[in-house]
Amino acid sequence: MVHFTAEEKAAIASLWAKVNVEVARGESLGRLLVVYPWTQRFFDNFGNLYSESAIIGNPKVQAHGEKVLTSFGNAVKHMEDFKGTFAKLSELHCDKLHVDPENFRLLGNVLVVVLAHHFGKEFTPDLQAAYQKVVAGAANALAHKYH
Ligand code: HEG
Repeated sequence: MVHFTAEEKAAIASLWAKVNVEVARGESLGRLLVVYPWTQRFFDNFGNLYSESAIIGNPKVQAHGEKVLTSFGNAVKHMEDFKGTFAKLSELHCDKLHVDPENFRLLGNVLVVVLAHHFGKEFTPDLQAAYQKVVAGAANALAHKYH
């Protein structure tokens, strides 16, 4: 289980409260699709993914990115129970969506990059360390029900 100090929990929550989901929703999933283009195969019904600007501006990428970010934000509120929070989603991604769990780690690191990009100096090494634990915990939990 991932352990967070009270200071880490407070710092993680206070940064997350400032995340602009409108901006981050296209950018997090969008960067995943740009940087790791093979992840596009899970979204073959999303239409135009032919260039960086098409991907980031694609309304389906934005809508799905918002779902993912909202769900991730829910995990930020339940940091002591990632596995419980993501149990159902883990089953869905394994049994129905067949998403290789390696992709959860890729998305987690993309999310850290998006936070660094938006918050700049405010995203200190300590905050990064705390967020790396969050994304690792979330990725492990999403992979937990795989069989
Ligand atoms: Mg997943 C659906 C959350 C990573 C591919 N993802 C969903 C849904 C949620 C979610 C909440 C909607 C579930 C529903 O309709 O009931 N995803 C989620 C989180 C994370 C993640 C929290 C990681 C932090 N997903 C992820 C990755 C991929 C992926 C890395 C593929 C590279 N997700 C995926 C697909 C769907 C969902 C293909 C179905 C999309 C659709 O509805 O067409």
